[in-house]
Amino acid sequence: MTQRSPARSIPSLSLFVGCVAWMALAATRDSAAREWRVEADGSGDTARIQEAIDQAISGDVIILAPGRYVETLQFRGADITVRSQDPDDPDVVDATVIDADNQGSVARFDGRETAACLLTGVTLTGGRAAQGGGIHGQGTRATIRANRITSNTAEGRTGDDPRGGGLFQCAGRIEGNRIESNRAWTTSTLTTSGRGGGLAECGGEIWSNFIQSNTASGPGGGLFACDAWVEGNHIAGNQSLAAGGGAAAGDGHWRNNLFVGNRAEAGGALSGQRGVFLHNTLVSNHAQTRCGGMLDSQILVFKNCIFWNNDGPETQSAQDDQILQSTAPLYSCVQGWTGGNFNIAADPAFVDPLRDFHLRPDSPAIDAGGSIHGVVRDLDGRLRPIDSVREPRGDGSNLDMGAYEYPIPLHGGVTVWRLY
Ligand SMILES: [Ca+2]
Ligand SMILES: [Ca+2]
Repeated sequence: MTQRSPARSIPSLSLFVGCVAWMALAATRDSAAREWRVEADGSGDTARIQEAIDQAISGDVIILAPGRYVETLQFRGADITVRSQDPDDPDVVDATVIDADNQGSVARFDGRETAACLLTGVTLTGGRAAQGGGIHGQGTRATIRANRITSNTAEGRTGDDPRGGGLFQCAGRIEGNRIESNRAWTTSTLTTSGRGGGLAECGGEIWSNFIQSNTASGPGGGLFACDAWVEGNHIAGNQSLAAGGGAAAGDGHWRNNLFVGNRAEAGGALSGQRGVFLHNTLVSNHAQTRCGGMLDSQILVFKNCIFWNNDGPETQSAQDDQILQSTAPLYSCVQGWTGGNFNIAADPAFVDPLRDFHLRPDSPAIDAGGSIHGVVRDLDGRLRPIDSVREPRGDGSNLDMGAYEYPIPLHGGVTVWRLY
């Protein structure tokens, strides 16, 4: 017995040595990762943000004090973090401003960054470039979170192919940003140029953003050619002089999005959409010549949406103002619908038809959806289908149509569970 004790201690000894070695390595990494403090008056660790980026290595964090930084940023492929002092506080985000002063994209990525590269909690403004006025991603997988990206311009003549007023070719996670009042614009007269006022050709995950009041002279007032997982976004008040006020030529998985008050020559909310389209609510979008809602779209899986009060020329029928020259949906609420397919045409009974698109208790859209794979939450982030009692509607899946599941969350998002 006495001889076995040392032998039995060997595994724990080697485990101990291994732990020490690991801790030493971790300590080395911790000491290698550095925080860089930058002040707008130049009194920080470096005089400018770019000097910190140039010296930083992967794992470093660059923290910007509130203030206005007039410069453009070039990320060099390292997985660094650039952030304000408090990315979760919108007042801090609004007060930490990087202004390109029309001298190019506000931030330009190398394209080699991974999801561990993080740009968060800052305002990006004053960008002007042919592509990506706010951010030119070059296919970067960097995480772009909780920023305000506003008043940037992608501009040029038709030959410059201006695209992506706010963001261009970002392929990582784009989450919780306010992407507002950007524009893609051509200085030529050809109006198919100037595409994607807010975002163009972005992939990855576009989650929980406010994409609003962006404009494009070509297609895609809000988004153009984004083949991505697009979920939980408010896409509002965007405008295209061509097609797709909210989005044009989108592909991938689009769900739990609210499209409201977008405008275009044709396809007020959407034009040329592809892919999967589930639980989206489209309200009060407007087109000058053809279809206020969804135009020219071939959808692979198309269920549980609401199309209401979208308007176009008065010569069209109510149904044609909602969906035209597109795949017919299933289990959706479409104003004026006459084509069957388990769709309904009854008023969805919004809490406020102009502002609040949650469903009232008497809404015929409650429990009127069809079963689907993959969507588990609604636009408020609450688990669907919320209650366990099935109304005798839809296919019995208990899912509601539209972006919000009934009942309405009360008191700052606290859900009142209720059977009905
Ligand atoms: Ca139910
Ligand atoms: Ca339900």
